[in-house]
Amino acid sequence: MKNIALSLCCFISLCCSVEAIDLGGLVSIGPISGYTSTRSGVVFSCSDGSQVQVSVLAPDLVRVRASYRKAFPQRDHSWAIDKTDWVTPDWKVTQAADSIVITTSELQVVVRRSLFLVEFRDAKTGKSINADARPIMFDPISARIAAAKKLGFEEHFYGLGEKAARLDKRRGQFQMWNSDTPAYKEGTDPIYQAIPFYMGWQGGEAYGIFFDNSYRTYFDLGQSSQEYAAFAADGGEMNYYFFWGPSMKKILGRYAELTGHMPLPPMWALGNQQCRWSYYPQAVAEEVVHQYREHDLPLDVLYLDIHYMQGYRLFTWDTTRYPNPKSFTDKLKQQGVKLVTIVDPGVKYQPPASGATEKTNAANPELAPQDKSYYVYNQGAEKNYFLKRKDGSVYIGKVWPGESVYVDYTLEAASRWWGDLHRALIDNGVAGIWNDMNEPSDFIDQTGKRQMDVVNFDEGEYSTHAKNRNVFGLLMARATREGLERLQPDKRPYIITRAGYAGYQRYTTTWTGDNNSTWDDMALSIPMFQTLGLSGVPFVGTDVGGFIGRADGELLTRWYQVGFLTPMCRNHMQIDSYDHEPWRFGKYYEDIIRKYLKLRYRLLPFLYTTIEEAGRTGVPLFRPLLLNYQQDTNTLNLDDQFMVGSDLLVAPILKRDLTSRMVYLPQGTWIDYWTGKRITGGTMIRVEAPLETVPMFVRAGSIIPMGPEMNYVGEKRADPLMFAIYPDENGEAATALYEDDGVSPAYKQGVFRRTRVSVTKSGNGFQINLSAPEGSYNPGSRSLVFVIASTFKANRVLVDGQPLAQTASETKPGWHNLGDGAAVRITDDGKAHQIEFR
Ligand code: MIG
Repeated sequence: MKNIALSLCCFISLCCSVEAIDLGGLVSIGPISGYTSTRSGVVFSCSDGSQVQVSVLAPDLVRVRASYRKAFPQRDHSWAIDKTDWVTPDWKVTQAADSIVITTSELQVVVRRSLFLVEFRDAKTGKSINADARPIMFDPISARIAAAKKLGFEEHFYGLGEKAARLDKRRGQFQMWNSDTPAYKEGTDPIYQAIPFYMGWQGGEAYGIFFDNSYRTYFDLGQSSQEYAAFAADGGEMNYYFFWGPSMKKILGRYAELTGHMPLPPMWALGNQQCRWSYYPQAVAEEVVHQYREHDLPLDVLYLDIHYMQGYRLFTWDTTRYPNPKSFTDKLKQQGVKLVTIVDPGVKYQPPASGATEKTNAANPELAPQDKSYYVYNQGAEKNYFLKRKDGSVYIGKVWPGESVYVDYTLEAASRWWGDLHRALIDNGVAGIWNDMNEPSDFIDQTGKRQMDVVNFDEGEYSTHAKNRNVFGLLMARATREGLERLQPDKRPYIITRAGYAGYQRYTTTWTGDNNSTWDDMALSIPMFQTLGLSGVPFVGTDVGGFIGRADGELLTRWYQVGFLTPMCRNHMQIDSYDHEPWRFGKYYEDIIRKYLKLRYRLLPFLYTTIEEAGRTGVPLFRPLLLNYQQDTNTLNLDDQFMVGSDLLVAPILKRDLTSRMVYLPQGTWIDYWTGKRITGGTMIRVEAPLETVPMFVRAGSIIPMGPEMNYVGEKRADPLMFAIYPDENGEAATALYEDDGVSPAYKQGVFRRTRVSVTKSGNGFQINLSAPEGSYNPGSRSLVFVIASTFKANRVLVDGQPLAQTASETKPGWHNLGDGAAVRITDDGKAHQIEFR
């Protein structure tokens, strides 16, 4: 394994070249010489022959596009964009002596004639939101383009996707150039993904800018200058979308509308996941699952890393290690465990050996030996699906199979072929696909320089790597998703990807690549998740325990205290790292980890409701406090705590040996999840946190839906379904539980159930209003339990005006008082009910 450690070292030294945006050599576009109005906006002509188009997509969304010293090209296309058929809202254009003004009901775009400067203002107040510091700039020689915006003295920045950086990006400088960067740490930039979208915050109000350009892009958010924030690209068009909030949640909704909503993954993806590089042979993989069950630790997903294949040949099985993959996945299924396999983009370059004939086992080539003739290579070569250089030679990189070729996913037929190849896995019972190495990584050169003359079909544009590198991962995930949807139309695909571009959330989920088994990296995962969430990507996770290096019991335990509330909770480790499955450091740590994994499963109704909200609204599950408390300046760079949805606040311990920490609680009342103690927010408090405790607070006014403990998703129905009610100061609380079958796409046709529960004060007691559920999903007969968490004691309970019996047993319909609060249990008949605690 020496060579792997060595190659890791070289990768690391390659990846930290942050480059300032030098505006010095750039030329501004000329002043306005004329303009024409179109149905959806205004096209400006400039004195130097440049054109700028300002289009109105929605009252709060405007697109600015510029073409330098020439007219716009015919083709207007981006792989990031999901929605192009916007219904233009009412807008008007007016002229003043020095400017032309485009006005919608929310936004005013003031375009100065000379210099050509764009300013965005709030249409209602006239207040400036964001303004050009200089006209749009170009470098006529290098084709670089740039924009510079005035930097507010108290302006803060959020977003930019997967960045190894803190939450607030003010004064930071970043690049987008998808790169394989194992052992990255805070400051390493760029890393695997490119999401050129950020939000600016000033005085509680936010706007967004999506610079939709897939070339290498640069963001300088006030590092080079105290006066401007700039963004630039090495080629392509100046093309950005401006979003006006002022609410970040509203911006995220629009961003999701523009670049695509995350479809719901199967519910089991929220279960606990275990991975390592690599579990083989089959007996070892089975033993891992066996140990999980022996140790009474929940598990939903097991991963196979690159060793399940024949010599790393994609879409094959090494039958010496996995003699019968179908019977293997069947065995796992019986234990409630699904298998996810890795699929890299590098196809082994293997022209058939002389005299070799294609193996006869044509229906299942994945199980036949492929060492003489490899069906995937043969088919791709024959159909001309592999990427070529400008000179027509096939681009050959080097990855795990040795010399490898890559698919041009911009070719529809190639993309479809790739998707269909997944039959080799799906037919053998594989439940999900893990896309790795899709920056794309090449061991010979991780910078992409060796690939610059690689050409993509790109809808007939025949563009090069400079334009396509950043979208490679997105296109691979798209091919994968569409393939899985064709192969299993009745199942929701589960895909995770390492690389991606803006919009990939509509195809896949993600994890943050090769982190380290260090306290620093665990702490860094929090702003990374928060930032991905603020960039349109809700389903995120990191390798729990760390991928590279050596964890210990304390680190692993604390890591699970973050991971148990992360959308993807997956323990993973490198080939030559030390074992760190949950039981590996002994019973003391294992018992604590079990407590958190079990709590995760109990919280599944809440987590699922919150992830559905993320898909529907674009507002992520894993949030910085800022997203929920946008006016609260104490949250501007608070990234060692997080919220799950709007209701749970978590402040994990992120340093060794600590058993207490300071926690910031925003305005309002908070309930310590463990003790039930009520605390008034708007302040910092010190909280005790011995190893078995992660500081966790429930927002007063919330209702947390919970189910039973489980070994895996679907083992038990949510029966009883419990609503833990935490009334606020006025005795009020509310939630809207979301449920569906958890596996099929039927929810898109309305086969879901949304149950609204609201609580109000009534006399000395409480009244619970359970709405008639919305949607056609029927969860079957079950009980509902409502628990009021307060010091209140009930004297009697009425359901729909009829007195309910008091019971000693919690398993029968009725009510009883608790040490703190009271509980009632009723049968869920799918109808509205009113419950009064008196
Ligand atoms: O060059 O497949 O990020 O999760 O275990 C390393 C082996 C390739 C990188 C992934 C990691 C995976 C590993 N892969």
